[in-house]
Amino acid sequence: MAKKKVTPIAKLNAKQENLAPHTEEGVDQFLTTNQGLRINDNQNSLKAGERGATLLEDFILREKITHFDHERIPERIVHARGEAAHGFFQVYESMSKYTKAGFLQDPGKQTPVFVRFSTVAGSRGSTDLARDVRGFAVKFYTEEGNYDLVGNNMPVFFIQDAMKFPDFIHAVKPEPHNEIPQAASAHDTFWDFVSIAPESMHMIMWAMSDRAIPRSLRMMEGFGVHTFRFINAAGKSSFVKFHWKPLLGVHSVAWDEAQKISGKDPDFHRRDLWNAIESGAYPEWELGVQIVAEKDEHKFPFDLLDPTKLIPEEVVPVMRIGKMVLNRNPDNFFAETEQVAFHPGHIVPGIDFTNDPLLQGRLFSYTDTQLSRLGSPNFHEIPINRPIAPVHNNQRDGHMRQTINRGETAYEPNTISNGCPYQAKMKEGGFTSYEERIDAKKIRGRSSSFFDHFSQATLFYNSQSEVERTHIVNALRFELGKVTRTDIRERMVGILTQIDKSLALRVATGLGLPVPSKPETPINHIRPADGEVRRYEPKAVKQQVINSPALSMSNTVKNTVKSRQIAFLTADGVAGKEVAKMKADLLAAGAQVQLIAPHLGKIKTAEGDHLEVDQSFLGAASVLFDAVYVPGGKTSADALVKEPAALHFINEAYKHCKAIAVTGDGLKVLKATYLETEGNDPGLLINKSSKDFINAIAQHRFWEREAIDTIPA
Ligand code: HDD
Repeated sequence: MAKKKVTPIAKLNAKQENLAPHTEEGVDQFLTTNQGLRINDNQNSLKAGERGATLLEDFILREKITHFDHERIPERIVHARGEAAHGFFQVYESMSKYTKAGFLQDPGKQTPVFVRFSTVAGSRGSTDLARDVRGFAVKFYTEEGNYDLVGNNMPVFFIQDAMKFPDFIHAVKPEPHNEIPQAASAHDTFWDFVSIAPESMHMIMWAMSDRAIPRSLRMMEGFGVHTFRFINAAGKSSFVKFHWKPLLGVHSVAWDEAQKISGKDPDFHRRDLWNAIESGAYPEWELGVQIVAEKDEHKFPFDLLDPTKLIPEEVVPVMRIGKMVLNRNPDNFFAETEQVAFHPGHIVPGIDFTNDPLLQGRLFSYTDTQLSRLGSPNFHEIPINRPIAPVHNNQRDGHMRQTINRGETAYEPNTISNGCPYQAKMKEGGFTSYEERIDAKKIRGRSSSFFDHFSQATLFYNSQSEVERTHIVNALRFELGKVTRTDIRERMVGILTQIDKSLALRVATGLGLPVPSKPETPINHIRPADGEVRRYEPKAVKQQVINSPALSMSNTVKNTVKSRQIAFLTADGVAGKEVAKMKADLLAAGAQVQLIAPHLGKIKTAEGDHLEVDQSFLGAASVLFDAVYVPGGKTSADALVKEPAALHFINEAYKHCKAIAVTGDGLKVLKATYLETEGNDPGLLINKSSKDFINAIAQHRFWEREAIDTIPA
């Protein structure tokens, strides 16, 4: 498909214009009460005498305190911690062959979007770097109404049926007796649940992989997870899986690094997204679709309705059909990011659901949760949630109603108002549900086509590079190491043997456990329902591919350093020319540079100029950067050799496999660290060109170093 260049627009898009009347700014204005009364004294309450009691009459104090007392709303039960941005989506070519969705027809049209990223398990104030799934929720403000693609950064889910969602979430959230641990799955209840829910094993592989600790929200994929339907103008339906492909590639941090970032800057992802947009490095993703003809529904060794399965890209290629650009930060976190309400049930003509039992449950849950979270069925009137398409119906009243509906009638059909507002025909954009034939008994049960719980977990593990596998092993050792009950650990080791025996053995070794010759059958822990035969026993089905390179992050895009953060370690006497050249070349390649020095303010270069310091060693940390450069300059190098924080900075950056460059006397500093300077490390550049350094940074990490790790950082 031809890729067209889309350039961000500076003017407000349709949604931003729609938000504009709701914005407020106090510049050059008087301070007022909520009733518009100008306030003369905002420092003191009204009292009976200077030293007397405060008077009940003080309506200004009462209004202020009352509003403050009610400032908080319930946080989301899941995905509480999040950050969002505005932008637009533009399709490359009309998708009319597959769907009549208006926003997927015209390559000349930009559809406004608001995208919220999130972690799942933690509270609103929890760290960004938790090992967790990331939410990736996109609201398209289309001319046919809002379309929400409420996905995650992993293409599958832990459970197959919405019936299990509250149980699963209760298991992963902090334990109910002591509210520990925050934003972490490394505890007994989570692993107890998954150790007897084999359907979760594919997603467990993803969650234990580095996908769960992204370098940036801008560097992760997004997935619609479920199979949806596209419907074209002729009424023909195809199945579709949605993907978001980041143009910067898919990159992660190291687990040790993630834990340190959580202390140094718990807002790391939030800040990174905000700064990237403020600096004009707009995050971009291509929307990808995997399309399956209706007649091919049963051609896969898994059920398309099963949300614990993906369609390997090597079996059905991902067609990249358009681009999304995030180019504006919200004006107000609460009004926009917190109050935005997503719902997989917000669809437009041309898109429809399938019977995926997880999706079906979600279709209930999202409106329901907004009622308690946002407090009223009028949450669609909150500015960020308002569609740009006109809204006319007979829904009325309720808490905080904003719309002033005129006219005598609030019912349809009617004669008094000439039948208005009236139903829309399909050709007028009226939505009709896809007419799917259903002829079945009503049962509470699960299809046997959902019972292959391990084959795709194995496929994922097989598809990982050696380094990625080691990271999965270490993640499992870490997580299960935090589990206090040995029987849960043992059960997990047993269940891992079903995925890969060597994986189970490596995890077991770390836990000091034997690998059971015959793993316990998890199903033994579920009391069968009345009349139920044991139907949940996992069964393996041969997959179409045994390896899917698309699943490995090691095969991702590695051709850009755009928006990467590079630390320059400097002190008085630094070689100013070297700094200037390296900085200019890095900036030209799109990277960002910060000067770190023993003190804030300015440092003097060897040439006698002054350079502004961005951070002192006290505030800076290697884990907040992608690469390190130590320029020459004798006095500077001598000072850094005596600066333990500088040496630690380099050791730690090396341990986390980052590119490190030194020029001139910078080598002296390197020699004072634990690093091996004589070796053949492609990520360690001694007196090499800025071009070489840029190429090394673009590789993201030199993970091979982990195998020979001798750095005690
Ligand atoms: Fe969900 C929020 C994604 C299964 C019930 N979900 C929520 C958000 C994302 C997802 C990204 C945050 C939206 C935002 O930023 O405001 N959820 C998923 C994905 C799922 C999934 C990709 C599986 C494929 N969710 C799921 C199930 C249920 C829910 C099975 C319930 C039956 N999800 C909710 C919720 C939330 C939510 C309780 C909490 C806050 C909200 O909806 O607005 O309704």
